[in-house]
Amino acid sequence: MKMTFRWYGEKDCIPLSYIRQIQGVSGVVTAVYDTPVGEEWKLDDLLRLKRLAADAGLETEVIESVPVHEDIKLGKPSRVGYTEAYKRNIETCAAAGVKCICYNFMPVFDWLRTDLKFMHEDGANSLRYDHAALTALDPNDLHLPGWDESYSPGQLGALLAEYKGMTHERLFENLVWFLKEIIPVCERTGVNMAIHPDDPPWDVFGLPRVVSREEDFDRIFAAVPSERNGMTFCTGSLGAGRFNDLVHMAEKYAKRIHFAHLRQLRYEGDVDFYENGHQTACGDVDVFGIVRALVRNGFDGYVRPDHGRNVWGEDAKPGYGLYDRAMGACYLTGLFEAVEKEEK
Ligand code: DNO
Repeated sequence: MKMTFRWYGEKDCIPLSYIRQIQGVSGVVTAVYDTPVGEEWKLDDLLRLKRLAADAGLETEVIESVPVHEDIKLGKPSRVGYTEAYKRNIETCAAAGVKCICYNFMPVFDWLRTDLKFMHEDGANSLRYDHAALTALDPNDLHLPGWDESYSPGQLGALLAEYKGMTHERLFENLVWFLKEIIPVCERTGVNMAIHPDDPPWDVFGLPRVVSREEDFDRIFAAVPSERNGMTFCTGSLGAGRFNDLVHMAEKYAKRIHFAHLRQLRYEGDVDFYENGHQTACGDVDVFGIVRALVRNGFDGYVRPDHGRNVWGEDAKPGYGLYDRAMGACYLTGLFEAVEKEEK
């Protein structure tokens, strides 16, 4: 296991030197943020990020994300060109020493929340999801911090129109087509692909989502069995679905999990939730049980603390402040240490 920490590049308000001081963290998870989705990344841009991190004593072995162009998800003829560019991006990442690429296949929107600063009793704040509030939002004008998007509001409406009539089956076929194209490149270059689950794990605004539950992963791995075709085990995304048994999934997929996003949620009602500190006692995700299942079943991937709260007066990018994620990293490192030592 390698503990990592997400770093949003040179625009991140958290300096690499601070990340370096979180003991147990060996590297950062980052991306080339200013190249539009679908275009090729420059090796020099990646090498620059790598050098900056290395100067701070940190590795750069995980990319989150190399975003997938919507035409690939839509299955348009232009997907061929965008997929070729994606393959070259995998090769460029490999040339820069990257071992794992996180990506998602959610149509149009990445993660969705309705409250970015939900106040807790103790004065902390965090992200929250309220389904009724979400359905009341206008999808034509929606942007959240941290998305890999490249469209303006006008383009957003047009894009949503293109998805009219898109079914789960077709979206899934488009994912399999894409995987069959890119996984041979991963085999050749030694890069692991880690698909991120839908967040939340259900359809939104009438758009289908196909990476939400255990059966979805079974189908994805059956369609393209190579172990390079793996997953990002995001406990917050999968965990929002009361139907997902996370400890069981961690056991079952331990060797396919190339990257784990470990975080906590507190359920409210049947679908709503808010995010909380990483500790097992702070919510409904059995973080300890998941770590134990991963270790016992041979997990050997990257881990990062995921969304944290804003605490101690910090006013950071929602979910991505320094303090609570640093506490999360330390907590998780402790859990791994305890379970690993017990298992020996
Ligand atoms: C949210 C993140 C996601 C994730 C992408 C991966 O905080 O977990 O934005 O990076 O879905 O492609």
